[in-house]
Amino acid sequence: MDKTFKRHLITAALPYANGSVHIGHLAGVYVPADIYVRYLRLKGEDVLFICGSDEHGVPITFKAKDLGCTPQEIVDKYHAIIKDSFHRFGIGFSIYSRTSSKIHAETASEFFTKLYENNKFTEQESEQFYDPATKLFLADRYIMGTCPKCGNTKAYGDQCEKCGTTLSPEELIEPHSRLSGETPIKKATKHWYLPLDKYENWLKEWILDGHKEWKTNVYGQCKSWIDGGLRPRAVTRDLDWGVPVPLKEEKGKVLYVWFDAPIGYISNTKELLPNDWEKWWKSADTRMIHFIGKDNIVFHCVVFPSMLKAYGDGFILPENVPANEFLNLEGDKISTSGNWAVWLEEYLEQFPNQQDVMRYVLCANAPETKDNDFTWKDFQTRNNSELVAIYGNFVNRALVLTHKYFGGVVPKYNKEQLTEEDKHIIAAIPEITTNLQKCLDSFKFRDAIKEAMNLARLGNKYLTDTEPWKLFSSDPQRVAVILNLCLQICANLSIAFEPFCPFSSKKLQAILGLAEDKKEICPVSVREGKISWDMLSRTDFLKEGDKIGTPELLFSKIEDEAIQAQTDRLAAIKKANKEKEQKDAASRPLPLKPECTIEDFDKIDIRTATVIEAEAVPKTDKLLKLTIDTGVDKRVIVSGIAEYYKPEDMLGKQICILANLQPRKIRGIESNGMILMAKDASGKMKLVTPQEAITNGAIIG
Ligand code: B3M
Ligand code: ZN
Repeated sequence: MDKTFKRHLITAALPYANGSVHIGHLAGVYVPADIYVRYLRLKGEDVLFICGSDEHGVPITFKAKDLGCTPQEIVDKYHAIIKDSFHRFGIGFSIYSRTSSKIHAETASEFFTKLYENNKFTEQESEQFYDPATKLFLADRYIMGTCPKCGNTKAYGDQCEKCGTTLSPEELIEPHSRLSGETPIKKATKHWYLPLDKYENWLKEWILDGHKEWKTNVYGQCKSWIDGGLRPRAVTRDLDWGVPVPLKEEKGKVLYVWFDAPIGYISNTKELLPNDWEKWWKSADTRMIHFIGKDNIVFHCVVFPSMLKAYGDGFILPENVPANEFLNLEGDKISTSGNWAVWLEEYLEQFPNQQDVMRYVLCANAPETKDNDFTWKDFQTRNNSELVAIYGNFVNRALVLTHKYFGGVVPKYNKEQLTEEDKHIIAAIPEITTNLQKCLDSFKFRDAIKEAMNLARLGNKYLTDTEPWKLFSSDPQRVAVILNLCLQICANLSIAFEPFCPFSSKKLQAILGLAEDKKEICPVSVREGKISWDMLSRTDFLKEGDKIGTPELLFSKIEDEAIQAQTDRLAAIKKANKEKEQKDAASRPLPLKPECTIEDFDKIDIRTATVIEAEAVPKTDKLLKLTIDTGVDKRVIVSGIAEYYKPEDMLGKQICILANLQPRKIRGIESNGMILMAKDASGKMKLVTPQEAITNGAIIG
């Protein structure tokens, strides 16, 4: 930080309230944001940590329609689940509110109105799809039809999710409204646009020249958006769920979800501090940081700042937007609809009191610079060989030995008794904590957590090297020095780890006598009390004679069975998804082949024929050897249909064959022609037979 700031306004992306939170959200946004906030609070900084549910947008209305309830019921349900699971996971928001609140509607409306009155919008009328039955304009997603590329009958007006093609509603075959099933018609409608093109030069200066320190992934995305040329963006939609457009004559229009959602940061601050919020949003000495995932970069770096700039009135802009990439799960993209995720509320139930393990793993493996993978195996290894074997083990040994040799009291020593080895340890601690702080300051949380663990490694090695348990009978004073230093390292660890693993830090601080009684895991305001970041590196803040509480294990081993249960669950989901996909594929025709001419078709000779002998080809699963009467000749065809038909099924059947196919040898048998089969997209085959018997050799065409 070159500039000095008086306060820090930290925001975390507002999760959509149409589903629960999963590890992808946590690793990308909420764990890093919480780490940073806890760090700032430990430093005694004035911090607000703002979040809440994003309760608008089209997907919420769909979910409601699918479940036969109202959008409000959907967001009420998920808002409660999300809020509660964040809290239990130790994400210490100053406020977690919601965008369906009254104060949000007022704030967002006022924001729109001011931009409207100051002519910051352009108005544009365009023809849009309209559902005559429901009398609603249809967003592209509301229109469904057959994909012209792959034949998927459930393609959306913006994209076919089967073949990935980007579509426009015009391209769909037999387009129909998802609401009524009716064919949509075109109708003129008016919308308001934020002319981002007018902000291009300003954005160039502010980001491309002024914020070269932003993470490369973030800076790069901004650059390509800006260099690609910005276009006006509609800030309103024809929809009945959202903040109504605050203009009297406009009915049935709401603010676009990405216009109102970021204003949610402001309204939630207002809700928390009705009299004081402006200090947080309109003072040049407030430092605003947005924690988000990579898919939100353009909205937080380009659109929202342009909105704030258009509003003026002293609104500050973000100092940094440390967006993360995505986390995958066991090699596959996390998918809410495919249930391919580890859900926070389920984790909290299945691994009670193990919040810190997940927090640790998600941070140690955070997708900071590229997409990353979460595996349950890695989760187990990091717990068992890092948290348990290094951090937990060191702390436990130090505490148990103190109880064993000194009755649980911090032992006394004189400076003159320090050996070179001790002095080396005392000097190594600040080296580590300085690195830790540097990493935290530059949002490199993966590196930061490694440094915290290095401190535990240092302690572990010191204990192992000095072996106090072998010295006590001959040199108790030496043991006093060693254990005093080990306890000081424990105290350091409890601070160094607090941003990452607050639950175990709290436990450790309680044992060391450093915790205030009612200390909350999720402190709301500036932190006051005994612990602070400046105490890091000190080797004298546990005082000689201080009483140490009963040792308790900070972490416990995670057994193979617990991991197996998780991987079994995922395997079952994968299997179910695959089956569903196959079923869907089977009901979907394969794409058409390129056009051919009648001359092309004339070349092939398709005839009726009857099977007169049939036997399995030895040592194969798939092949039948069929002797057939074509009317013209009798011949052998080897066909790969044994999966679907037994020899006895085939005997006497009238079939269709491609009669003029070049002969070829299959398993040493000459095959003369091909049996016509109908094959669906999943590969399943059925014989093609004439509907009524006809003479063999009849030409099909
Ligand atoms: N609701 C979250 C998402 O894209 C989106 C963030 C809004 S932040 C103002 O998943
Ligand atoms: Zn398609």
